[in-house]
Amino acid sequence: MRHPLVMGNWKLNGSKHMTADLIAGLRNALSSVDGCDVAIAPPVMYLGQAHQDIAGSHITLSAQNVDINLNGAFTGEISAEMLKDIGVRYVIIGHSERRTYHKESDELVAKKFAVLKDAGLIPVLCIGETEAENEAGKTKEVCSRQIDAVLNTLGVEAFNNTVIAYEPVWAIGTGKSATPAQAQAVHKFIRDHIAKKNAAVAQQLILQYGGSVNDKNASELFAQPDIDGALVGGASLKADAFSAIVKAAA
Ligand code: G2H
Repeated sequence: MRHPLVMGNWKLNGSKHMTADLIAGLRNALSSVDGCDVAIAPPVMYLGQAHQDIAGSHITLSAQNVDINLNGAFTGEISAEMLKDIGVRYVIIGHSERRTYHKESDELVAKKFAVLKDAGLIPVLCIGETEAENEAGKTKEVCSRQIDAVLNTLGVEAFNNTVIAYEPVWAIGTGKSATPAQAQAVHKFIRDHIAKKNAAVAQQLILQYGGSVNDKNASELFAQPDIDGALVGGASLKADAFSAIVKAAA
């Protein structure tokens, strides 16, 4: 039985004040919630503060990015060991914003996946097609290519204790979420794709949906058999909306 995971991706939003306020609100709203893992991914510079503010709660920490290098002359980068040192459990990789704005390739994302596994951190591998790819009927082709970059280099066992977030690019921050049936169809395809190599690995894989998830559409999405929670952007910046999404998954 898979435990759903709802994760808030704050992206480039936050301040010391906002971090303290939002975490206090979440602790209050989620104190009695069981049955759903909860994580927040603040900007890297607030991870230390967030680690202190979540102490004693069920909330865990995620980072939004990692470098492939472990240390050395790589100005501006953050390593997996540093993230682990500060109390991070999950790391989002391959988000479409990084693939688009920072030109991250499938190969680079696969290297990040490997570095995280070596460090004992949990990769949250984001995949998903653009609107043009969707309209051209290439959703499955794009998703399998992005997964295969990891599968073919690390083997299917690398997906044990990891998360894949299916985020159709056309649904990100647009208010235009995939319908539950659309999302379920792709999630089933992803699980079957992994199952072709190893059914047990596919069964335990946490498959999040991401893209304009909010407190109105969450329940219907989570009712789908292959949707195990969500990666939430905009709605994760408000304690009431984010906790309602968590409660819908619990
Ligand atoms: C997709 C999602 C969070 P939003 O990027 O990763 O953002 O919920 O704002 O569409």
